[in-house]
Amino acid sequence: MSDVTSRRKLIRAGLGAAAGAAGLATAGHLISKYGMIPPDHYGPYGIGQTLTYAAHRILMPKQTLAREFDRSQISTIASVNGLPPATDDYKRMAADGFADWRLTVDGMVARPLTLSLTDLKSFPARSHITHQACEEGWSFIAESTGVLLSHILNLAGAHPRAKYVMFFSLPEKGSPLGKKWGSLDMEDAWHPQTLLAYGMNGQDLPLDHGAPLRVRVPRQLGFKSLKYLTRLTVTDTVKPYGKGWGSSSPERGFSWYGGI
Ligand SMILES: Nc1nc2c(c(=O)[nH]1)N[C@H]1C(S)=C(S)[C@@H](COP(=O)(O)O)O[C@H]1N2
Ligand SMILES: [Mo]
Repeated sequence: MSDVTSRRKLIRAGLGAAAGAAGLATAGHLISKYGMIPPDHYGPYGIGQTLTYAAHRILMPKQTLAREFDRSQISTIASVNGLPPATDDYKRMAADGFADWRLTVDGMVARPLTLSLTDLKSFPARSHITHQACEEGWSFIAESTGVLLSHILNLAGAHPRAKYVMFFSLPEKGSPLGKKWGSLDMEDAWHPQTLLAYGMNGQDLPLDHGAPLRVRVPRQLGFKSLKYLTRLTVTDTVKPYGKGWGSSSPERGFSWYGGI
């Protein structure tokens, strides 16, 4: 059965029936059959999260693009949520332009990588001017520049059976979990707008906005665009990490999926 046919079938059979309690069970069965369960479905908002995620994955064509804006529409003020790690290590790295910083790429890959900022900047660059919205109610438009995550996945040789890319931030002092982490499913990981960004509005990525490297996923809310990256792990399960809900966000009361 083609992907589109199976999606249509699922919409007809599943979401149409999702109104009643028996319908929910049917939808649950179909959603699980087609692998549309988000990792935090065991969490406090499990059913709601599952229906939102499945509806997005079923109803939206795979590679819908987030809207891109004109240079003239770039916001003059870009808010910040989450200050840089207040550690001596981070301050030292920032002081010499992150020359010692490395990005580790490991997990289900044929070729594990250790990349410097110079390596990343030597790969084909892509920029987009997109809207970044925080769940707290503010948003701005900014240009992000970096390398497509898909380029790195190709370079490392991501395994075809991988299901998620995990992202790990540099350790933060004072954060209850020590550091933040998150994940994207492969649909968003391979998406043509998902960037590993080292630049913003034509400059190096400012410290507050995630230097030296952050993810930018314009199809999801801001909390999915993890800053201060240090490691990516390609995996077929998010279970070993934290409570197994796919990121530190559900453990702090957010959802795993932040599609908009
Ligand atoms: N490591 C890390 N990444 C993070 C955060 C954070 O606190 N730490 N905050 C998230 C949230 S909630 C949002 S809205 C965006 C904010 O990005 P900005 O500070 O560049 O606006 O980054 C996300 N990535
Ligand atoms: Mo946010």
